[in-house]
Amino acid sequence: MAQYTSASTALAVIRLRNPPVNALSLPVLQALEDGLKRADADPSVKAIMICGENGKFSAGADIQGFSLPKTRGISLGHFVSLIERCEKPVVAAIEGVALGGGLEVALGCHYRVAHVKARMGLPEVTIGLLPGGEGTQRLPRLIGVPAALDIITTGRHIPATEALKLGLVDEVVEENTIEAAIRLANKVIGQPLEPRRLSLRPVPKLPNMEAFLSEALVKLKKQARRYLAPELCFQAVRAATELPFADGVRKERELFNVLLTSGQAQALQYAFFAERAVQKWTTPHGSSWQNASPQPIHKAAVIGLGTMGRGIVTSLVKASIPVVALEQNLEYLNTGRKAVMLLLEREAMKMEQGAQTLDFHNPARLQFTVDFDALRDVDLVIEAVFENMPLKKEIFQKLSRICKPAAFLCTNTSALNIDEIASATSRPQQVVGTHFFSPAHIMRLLEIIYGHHTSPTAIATAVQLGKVLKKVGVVVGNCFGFAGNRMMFPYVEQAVFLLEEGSRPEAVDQVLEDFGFKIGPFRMSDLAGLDVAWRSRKGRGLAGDSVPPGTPARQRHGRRYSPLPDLLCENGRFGQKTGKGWYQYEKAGGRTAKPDPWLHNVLTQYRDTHHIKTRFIDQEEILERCLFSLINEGFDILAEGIASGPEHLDVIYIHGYGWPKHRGGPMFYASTVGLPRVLAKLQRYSEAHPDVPALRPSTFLKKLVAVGNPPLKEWMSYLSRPSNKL
Ligand code: 3H9
Repeated sequence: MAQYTSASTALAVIRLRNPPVNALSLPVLQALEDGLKRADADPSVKAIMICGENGKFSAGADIQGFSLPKTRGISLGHFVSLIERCEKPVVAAIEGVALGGGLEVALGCHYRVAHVKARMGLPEVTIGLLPGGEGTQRLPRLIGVPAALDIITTGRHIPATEALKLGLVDEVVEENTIEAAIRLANKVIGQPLEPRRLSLRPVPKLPNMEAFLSEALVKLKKQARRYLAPELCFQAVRAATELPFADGVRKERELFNVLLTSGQAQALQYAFFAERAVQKWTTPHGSSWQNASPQPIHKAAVIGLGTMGRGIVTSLVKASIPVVALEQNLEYLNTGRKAVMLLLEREAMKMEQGAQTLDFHNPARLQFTVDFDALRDVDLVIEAVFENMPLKKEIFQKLSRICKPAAFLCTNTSALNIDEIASATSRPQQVVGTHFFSPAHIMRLLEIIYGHHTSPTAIATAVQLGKVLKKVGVVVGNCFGFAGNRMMFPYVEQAVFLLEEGSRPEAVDQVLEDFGFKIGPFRMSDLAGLDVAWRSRKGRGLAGDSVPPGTPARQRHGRRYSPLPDLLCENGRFGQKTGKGWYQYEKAGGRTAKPDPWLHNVLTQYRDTHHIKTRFIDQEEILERCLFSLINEGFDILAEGIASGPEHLDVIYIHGYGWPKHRGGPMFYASTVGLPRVLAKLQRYSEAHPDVPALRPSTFLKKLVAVGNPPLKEWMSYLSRPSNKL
């Protein structure tokens, strides 16, 4: 757990050992303490070096351990103080990462040497905590309040070169960090240690500390709305500016405990592990990350330079993958090219700030064409044209003829049947869905959809592509809307039904935004454009001329249907792009949504026409009907084997749909509400709306309640035989 060795008679080495990231579990810390005591007691030892096994210093406290009651009382600060109080100089040799408690241990050391590729930081805030090993008190004393506040409240990882500039480390080396640390340790033997003990230093003064802190707090509250940890991090740093070290540490501990027991910390830590869990993908047919190998992608192509295609090209260029961008004619190609270049220029500017460069003017890296022949040598194609099955099939047939046999053919469809698209090719095993989210160069989610014939290699290649693009890839099965949109349909449907029954777009949006969504369903629909879903409804015979005569206005296939969104589209109200949708905007393309009296009048008339009695709908009903119908669909998706665990759905919602991370995703949220309550509410709403299938409780949800509401981790074990629809 921490190995004690000697580099020479005078130098003791304590190596933290807890693979894979040397997390500071209790046994590691106890072994560290034992090592310090042994070195202290040995008169031949004149200095101590602390380093980590396998080229990593430490990623901090063991996050799994926070949920274990026996580790709750442990104070990392005790161990850090022991290091600092040591009468022999202690040098930290930082390789790989020194994060969270790992950096706090290094701050207890009297000197720090880092490898040039090492990253440091206090990312506790990202998992709902604050640095609880006295880091909020030592860091401001070492690098000053502004820099410490930035590092602690953002949780960002700092490269070694920046750490050196800030004074966080004493030396950065390109070669062997351990040897450099040994050299430094030998050099400082006998030098006074008092000035190196950070707890004894004053916090560097600022001429305007109070004004600086007030301004910083205002900014923080604006940026981190509804998140507890950033503000409590701030309070801990403020304590360092106001209190002696020991009192500041007491304050830090008090605030840490508030966060530790908060639901937010649990949700954010769940999200941390969920993101890692989804990387270990499996399918009901037995293929998995363990038995499939990705193929390298040296060159890719994107077909269609609409909003999605442009973002996908940008994403590939940013990842240094040469791209061929194809459009159907020169006019569309030129428009697309201009838009892509603009996006890339903006990205290049952002990257320059981080001292990186983006090469996109080289035609060997980015080529624009209308000629399908240019796709002959690409390893992977991403089709991003209109959501139109005949068009997609035509393209895939062409690709199947033109692309080399080993090339993977991906579709960016957000809902259409992957198998049907694949049926147009002679290589259905190479066809896979890669559903990006808009804007595709920014949103982190990549939904990866396998069809009936998709090979494990194709899945693994899409997953690998996601990693290279710095996205979170989630592998799911094939069904209409896949996992994310399929869950979104009932959510949006409920929002519209609530309008029919008496609510308003601004009331529904407000409730969901107060819950933590970045934007509510109506603002979201205005942003995305109402015409997209309208076209899809028309294609599916739900709206427009294809609806058989005599079909009741508010019913389709025996279920309740709302023609309200169609009505808006018939009036040319497509959302922000037309300046009008569920809201009105200052102009076409405007972004400031204002409630629209036109819509309120239409709603009143609509209710009169359809004899709907307007009623007051409270916030609880709005929230529950929207969220529980979405969650209910999630249980069906799990039962059908479309997603292999609740974590998958939660990661999809956090990274693709703006679900508030501090609530851990919809399925985690359901587990915190309690499945019996979710079920009871769905039963009640379903009784009130028997013609809405989305409110009818899922059989899987009922089963979980019947077996006693087991913890989320155990849910999947209650599916007797995961039956995939495929
Ligand atoms: C803290 O320190 C609190 C203190 O201030 C006060 C305490 C009182 N614990 O991400 P990866 C696992 S809070 C347990 O896939 P990468 C991870 O789950 C802590 N496990 O690799 C995965 O397991 P598996 C503050 C951890 O190379 C494996 O390690 N520290 C921890 O992409 C590999 O991880 C943080 O918040 C941990 N601390 O990235 C740092 N860290 O193989 C959190 C990782 O079973 N960690 N694991 O799936 C990270 O940011 C990244 O993991 C890291 C490596 C950058 C280190």
